[in-house]
Amino acid sequence: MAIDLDDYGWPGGEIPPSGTLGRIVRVDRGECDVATAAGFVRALSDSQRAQSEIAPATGDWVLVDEDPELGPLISQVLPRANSLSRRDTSEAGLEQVLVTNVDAVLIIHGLDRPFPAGRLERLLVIAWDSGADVAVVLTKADTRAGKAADDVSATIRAVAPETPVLIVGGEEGLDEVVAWTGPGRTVALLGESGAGKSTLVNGLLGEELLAIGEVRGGDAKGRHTTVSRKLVHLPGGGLVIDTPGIRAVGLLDTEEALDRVFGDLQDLSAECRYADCAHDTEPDCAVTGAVGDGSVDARRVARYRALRSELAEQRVRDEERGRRSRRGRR
Ligand SMILES: Nc1nc2c(ncn2[C@@H]2O[C@H](COP(=O)(O)OP(=O)(O)OP(=O)(O)O)[C@@H](O)[C@H]2O)c(=O)[nH]1
Ligand SMILES: [Mg+2]
Ligand SMILES: [Zn+2]
Repeated sequence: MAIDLDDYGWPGGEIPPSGTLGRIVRVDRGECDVATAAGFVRALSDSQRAQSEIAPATGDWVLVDEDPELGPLISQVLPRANSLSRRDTSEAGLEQVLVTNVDAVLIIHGLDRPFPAGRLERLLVIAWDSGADVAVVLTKADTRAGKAADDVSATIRAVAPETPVLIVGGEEGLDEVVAWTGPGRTVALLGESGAGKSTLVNGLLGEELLAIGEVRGGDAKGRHTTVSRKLVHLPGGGLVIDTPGIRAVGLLDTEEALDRVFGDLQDLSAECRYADCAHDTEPDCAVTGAVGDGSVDARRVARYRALRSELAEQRVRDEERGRRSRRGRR
């Protein structure tokens, strides 16, 4: 089955002369499904031969070569327009690229569970860090939990007033999400297990393509039904990437995105007496002052300080690890 790569978001431009151009629609265990002009190809990622090169991720534009022994092989990952990454919490310190070449990131949250502001802030930091447009989608508005929509929307407005909030419940509200998609545009879904990401993709597709999980009674947590990141082409044009639920949202050293989430506090910091003010017990601290006069929420400042010190500790650990591995190599 022939595929028009423009439908898969090919931005155009120079195609390196060797190999077959394609876009990775799924990665699992060293193998990738690649959409090419001639149809879908299952290719090995060439991690042995090209160790210095980047590991292919869902959303990547790649070149596939035919290896006489191994069959289709990904020989090159083309430069990425952007990527959505988090810090891998198991392999401490490593950047884990979730998906690449995305135009928008939708943070998906189910109204059947609380949405702590701290979690939203972390998700916003990694979503904004990709450079893509970002919105929050609240699901399950059609259930009794839908009553929470106003409260959760208020939390989002308090944390990030300019972030669009879309509300869906079953079929209801899907149009708004469709408006975020469009021919050649890639939209990635991000959120915890059971939030309703795969359900949303099926809703956009108008068919039950993806497996949907059950949510355990009691704690409303999902069971990690989706296990790989999968890019699907929508009938109305556009692409959406379903991802497995993420629990821990490890931050990379993303000062810029952090500043965006806490831009007001960052601006206030400029008026503190000390340039390196930790907004704790320092005299003439503009942030503490703003908390005192009620213009800034103390809990928000506490989360800001916690994230900053987490990043500072990570930086120390990274340097330590760097020193150790340099010593090891000698
Ligand atoms: N009533 C209702 N149920 C929903 C809605 N969205 C999701 N659900 C239910 O929530 C449960 C989890 O949905 P999934 O789509 O599997 O969640 P997920 O985010 O893909 O989860 P993982 O794949 O584990 O990351 C399923 O039982 C869905 O039927 C919704 O808008 N309304
Ligand atoms: Mg899923
Ligand atoms: Zn201060």
